[in-house]
Formats: sequence, structure tokens, C-alpha cells
Amino acid sequence: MNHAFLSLGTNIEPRMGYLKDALELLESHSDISIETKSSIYETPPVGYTDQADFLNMVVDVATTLSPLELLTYCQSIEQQLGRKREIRFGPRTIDLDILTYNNENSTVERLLIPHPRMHQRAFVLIPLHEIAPNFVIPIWNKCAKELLDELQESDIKGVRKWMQNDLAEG
Ligand code: A4P
Ligand code: MG
Repeated sequence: MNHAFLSLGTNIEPRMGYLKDALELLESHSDISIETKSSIYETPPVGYTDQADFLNMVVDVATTLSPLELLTYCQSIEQQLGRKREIRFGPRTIDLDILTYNNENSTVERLLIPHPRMHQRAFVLIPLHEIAPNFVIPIWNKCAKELLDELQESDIKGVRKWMQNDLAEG
């Protein structure tokens, strides 16, 4: 069984509806099982800033799919949820990125693993730290907290918990 961390992001309403639908579509695949979900965070836009705040979360999935098969399925979820690619880094109903796949450091066709920008992004690292504080991210060979410590305070301070995860509620 393989383990992948996926990042989910949305900044078009209904944001919560898109997150829920994406999680349901992930779970509905017979070869994917969501093992852990982070809390949901509300985060200021990064990259292209003239757009609404995002909801972001990270999930840990167990899967028998290959990285490319997993990417293809994530992209089919984006399609089903009406994702349009107009502006790079721009508004989206749902973005599903593969952050890591096992401990691999690989480039296969159009897929880079780990995700090449994850180390700079508090909206990824904070939820990842919540569910996998000891996971060492390949390439950087650091856990999420160590990468967070390398960011500016201004990159981190806008990220606020919006909805507690299931585990903490239980
Ligand atoms: N691709 C390569 N590696 C990967 C990977 N590990 N996971 C390729 C997923 N896709 C990967 O992505 C473009 C292409 O990247 C894909 O076709 C795939 O072959 P895309 O999803 O079509 O376009 P995008 O979302 O504009 O690009 P990308 O790379 O996903 O954007 P980013 O870098 O993730 O930035 N601010 C906040 N607060 N929260 C956000 O979630 N997201 C972005 C998107 C910008 N600012 C944000 C957020
Ligand atoms: Mg993407």
C-alpha cells in the first residue's frame, strides 16, 4: 500500500461544499482510502493576490494507484467540480495537488513529486504538520515544522484554523 499526502484548496463559493464533494469523490474510488484529514484552514491567497481567501486542508491517503493514476483521478475530480484554468494560481472551485507519494523524489511526465512549491507554503505546511508532524519530506529532508521555521512570519500569520478536524472533535 502506498501513502500520499494531498493538498486541497478552494476559493469559490460554496467553498465547504467543494471540499466535501472532493473528499467524497476521493473516498468513492475503490483504490483510495482517506486515512487522516487535517482541520480546514482559511488562508490569504498566495501568488496571485487579487482573489478571495482560500479554504485549504491536507489529507493522508492510502492507495494502490500509481502517482500518475492518482494525478489523473485528482484531475478528474477537478473537472467534475467545474474547475476552469484561466489564471495561473487564480481562483478555483477545487485544486487537488499531490504533495508527496511514499518517500519518492520523482518526475514522471507532467508530475513532480514532492510538489515543487510545497516548502514555501504555510497553507500546505501548517495542515501537514497537524496530521504528520514527524514525516520527513523528501528533497528537503525536513519535516513540516522545520520548513515552516524557514518562512517569514508574514507568510504564516494569515493562516487560521477555520474548522477543527474530525479526530480532534472525536
Ligand atoms: N503538476 C506537477 N506536479 C504536480 C503535483 N505534485 N500535483 C502539474 C499536482 N499537479 C502537478 O496544475 C498545473 C499542472 O501541474 C498539472 O497539469 C500537473 O500536470 P493545475 O492544478 O492545472 O494548475 P494550478 O493549480 O494553477 O497550478 P498548481 O501548480 O497546482 O498551482 P499551485 O502552485 O498549487 O498554486 N493560495 C492559497 N492561500 N491557497 C491555495 O490553495 N493555490 C494556488 C495554486 C495559488 N495560491 C494559493 C493556493
Ligand atoms: Mg493544482
